Amino acid sequence: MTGRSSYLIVANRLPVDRTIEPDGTAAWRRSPGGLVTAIAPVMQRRHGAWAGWHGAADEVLEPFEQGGMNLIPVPLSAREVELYYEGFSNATLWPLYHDVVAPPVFDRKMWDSYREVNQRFAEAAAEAADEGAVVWVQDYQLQLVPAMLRKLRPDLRIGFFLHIPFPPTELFWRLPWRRELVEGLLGADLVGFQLPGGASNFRRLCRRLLGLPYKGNEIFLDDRIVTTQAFPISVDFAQLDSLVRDPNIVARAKEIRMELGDPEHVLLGVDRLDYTKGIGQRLEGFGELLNDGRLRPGEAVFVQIATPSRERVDEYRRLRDDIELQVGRINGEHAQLGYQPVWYFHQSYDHEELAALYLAADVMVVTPLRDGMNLVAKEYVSCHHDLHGALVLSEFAGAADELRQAYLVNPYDVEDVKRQMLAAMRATPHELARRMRTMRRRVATYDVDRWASEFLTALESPASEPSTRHSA
Ligand code: GDG
Repeated sequence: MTGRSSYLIVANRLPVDRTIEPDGTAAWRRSPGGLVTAIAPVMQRRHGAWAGWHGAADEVLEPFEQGGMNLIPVPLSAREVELYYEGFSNATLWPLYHDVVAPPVFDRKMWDSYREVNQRFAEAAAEAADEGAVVWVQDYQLQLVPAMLRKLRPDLRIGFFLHIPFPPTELFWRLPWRRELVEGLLGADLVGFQLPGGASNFRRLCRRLLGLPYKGNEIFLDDRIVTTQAFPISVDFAQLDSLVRDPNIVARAKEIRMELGDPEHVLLGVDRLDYTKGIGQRLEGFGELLNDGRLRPGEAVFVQIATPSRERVDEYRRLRDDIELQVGRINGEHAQLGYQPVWYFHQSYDHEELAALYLAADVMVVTPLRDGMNLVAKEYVSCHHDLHGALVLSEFAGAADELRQAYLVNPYDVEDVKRQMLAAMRATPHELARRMRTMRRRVATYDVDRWASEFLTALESPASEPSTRHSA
């Protein structure tokens, strides 16, 4: 590695994936995904560094350079992957922060591992950061890092962004290690959330749990101020908008519709196979529309891409079985020769194919039971310069705060899901264009570049003086 960095990202994963070249040698390729696309150029411009796990358990790697960034691999043992990552991060925090839609596991061994791994990330960051550097810690896997890092390096400017919702006090209160987690986050100068509601949940929790006063966005500690603020994450609008104008993508979108039997309506869902995403709820709605006869046989198909995710966590195994049973039932009852109502894919696709699918779909169905933001909704909107296409969107996705012209639904209300899916299918082109135009304006203005630069600007500007301390 070439010296210390004045800008550093700390995230569970490095922004690269290892690939095996045809000659058998290993190489690193930038990972797909919004976060990497957003932050990588900023970091490259500033010659920044990125600390994170490289994806292989029990392997220790030296720092290396890739695409103008210093990459600092943080090792994890197989047992830590099980306890810290699959365990405390994804079987405890993930369900707890998503309205307890699955029961969280509270296990002391998992917590111990979470603490140990967070300490390792903090030490790696402390070693890599230059004097007075700006360090941006990402997401729920690393909530203890801000305080651990501040202890090691009080000279740093530390930011934290939570990509998932921050729950109401009543839910967070269940966590046996609630105090440690909140104190961990308060090590940051700036704690960012997707929505203002998450930020205010956090401030209220700090007052109730630690007796800390706050005013506006600022929480007052004895010797410093922590700023809390919403920064809704977004997508690379310009890149998607130009990708779907590529003749190859346009042709592929047409081909997809033909391969589906050229139905009147193509409905699409794209999600990691996760119980927070409400995949079962939307399929139930679609199945009932067929049962009720409100959809004619052959009139509509539902394409569900369910990207494999967290396959070693029990709850995810059960979910997969449930969804596959449900798809089988709907197809069993309603398929005809030459017509299959639900096309289900437990696979992942490259981003060109995904863009073609977005372009091919008349109705994008996004029905999470709780979601920090949901980038899929914003990606769909970015792909429809034709102003065709409708978005059915859960009120429980962060994106619903911005995309008010979507067909908003309560995913717990199957009649509502059915009604809005039908309304989206029956809407006139004029109505669709009116809604889509407004949504596109929003995503084009608040794109992912703006998200990253607003966060960094806020992090670099000092909070008000502690002398303005005030009880609220
Ligand atoms: C968390 C929060 C928040 C999906 N399948 C494929 C594929 N994807 C891409 C999508 C999208 C991303 O994955 C999923 O992002 P979401 O935002 O929808 O959901 P989470 O993974 O749960 O993300 C969420 C986000 O963090 C950012 O802060 O919005 O609320 O839960 O970009 O396009 N991409 C490719 N092939 C696939 O098969 N290439």
